[in-house]
Amino acid sequence: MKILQQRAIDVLNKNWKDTFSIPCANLYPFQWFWDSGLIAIGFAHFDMPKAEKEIETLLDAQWDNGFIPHIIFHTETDTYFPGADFHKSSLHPQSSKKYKSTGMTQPPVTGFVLKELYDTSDNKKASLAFVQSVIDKVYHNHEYFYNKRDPQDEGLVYIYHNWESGTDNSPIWDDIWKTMNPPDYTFERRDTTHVDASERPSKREYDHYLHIIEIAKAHNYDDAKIAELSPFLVQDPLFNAVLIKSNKCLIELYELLGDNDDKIAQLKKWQDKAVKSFDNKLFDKEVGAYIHYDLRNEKPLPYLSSSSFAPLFSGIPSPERAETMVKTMMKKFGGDRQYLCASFDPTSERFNPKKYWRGPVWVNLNWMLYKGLTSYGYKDIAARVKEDTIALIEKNGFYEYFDSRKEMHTDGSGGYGGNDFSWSAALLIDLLS
Ligand code: 9YW
Repeated sequence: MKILQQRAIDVLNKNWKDTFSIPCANLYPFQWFWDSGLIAIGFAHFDMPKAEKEIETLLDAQWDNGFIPHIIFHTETDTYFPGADFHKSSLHPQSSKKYKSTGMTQPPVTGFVLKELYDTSDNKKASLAFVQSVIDKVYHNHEYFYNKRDPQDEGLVYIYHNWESGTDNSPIWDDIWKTMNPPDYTFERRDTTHVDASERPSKREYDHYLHIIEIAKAHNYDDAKIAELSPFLVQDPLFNAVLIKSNKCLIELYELLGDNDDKIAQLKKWQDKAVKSFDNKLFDKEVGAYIHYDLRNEKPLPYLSSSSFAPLFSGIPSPERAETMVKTMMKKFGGDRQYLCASFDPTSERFNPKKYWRGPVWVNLNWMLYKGLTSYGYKDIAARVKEDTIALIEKNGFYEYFDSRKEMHTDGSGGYGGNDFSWSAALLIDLLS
């Protein structure tokens, strides 16, 4: 285990670029929002200054309206598509003047990441001083979500692009693509020069991705216009569960800091409403877990994915619901020949164990599930998630994602996408600590 841990440390140090980390050399050469947060959790175990710097740099790119972008383009490079020139964040009047970025966001992990950093630190006083220096920016980010991303005032926020979900080409979006007919754009992809095309989204999927951004750009990334016009408008259980977990951690941190009663009261208000709506609207009894909701077309998207179980991480389900979810997970995802936890329902015809978010196992989701299952008392299943995660990395390396089928891991070729991938390394360090 020591050797594996040291290799993980080497990956993180290699991907560190002075003030932030890249998720993966060549494939992803900039700073990504949720990657950054998860990477900081790994650094916290052996290099707290880097963990804190990672978060500081991320928050330095925050817009004046509280928004935090999903990619921050620190350098000029044409090895990634679509880059800064395509996204044109300067269209938004409140965008950062210092950094170019995208005009979309990602699961808001920062609140719970600050708490992880504080819990890991062996110098609580210094850690609290760091928290004090950045926490209001994270609060401002949550304000942005509840004020701008919840048009029906439900306590649930929408995402307007599949890239905001973090689970880019999930089969869940297939239903939405059917409602759209984007132009057949001409562009040069870069991802498929780094990674086998069979492990990445299709050209037609990219047409849909670009089209949504074109619509947002035509309205200068205005939130109200996006809510009115975007063909993709979804309440995502992973995204909202992450926000709820971060609310909870912000409350705990503000309580530790003291003198922040107004913010604590506001966070509790958001939280109460969010948890109730989440539980009422996104739990599907027939599916036996939480699902996505298509807000544009006003209909549930009744599919099981690893996002369906993320609410365990945030303490959202009652013990009875948690029991139902665990039964669903074990029945559909937990067969003897499967590693936990596939990113999409292995019994569905849309399942593809090689293709990105259409089936492979991802370390970040496993990390959340491990924490969630542990907190609900499912020690054995949590242990299996942890052991499976370690086994996948040991057998293949620090890949971006892994084949969920056990028989694919006999010769070390069951890891897909980018190698030496930062959050796989960071979260392994945390799991082994
Ligand atoms: C892309 C960086 C990002 C992650 C996303 C993942 C992938 C980028 O990589 O998207 O170009 O497709 O889906 O969750 O943040 O690691």
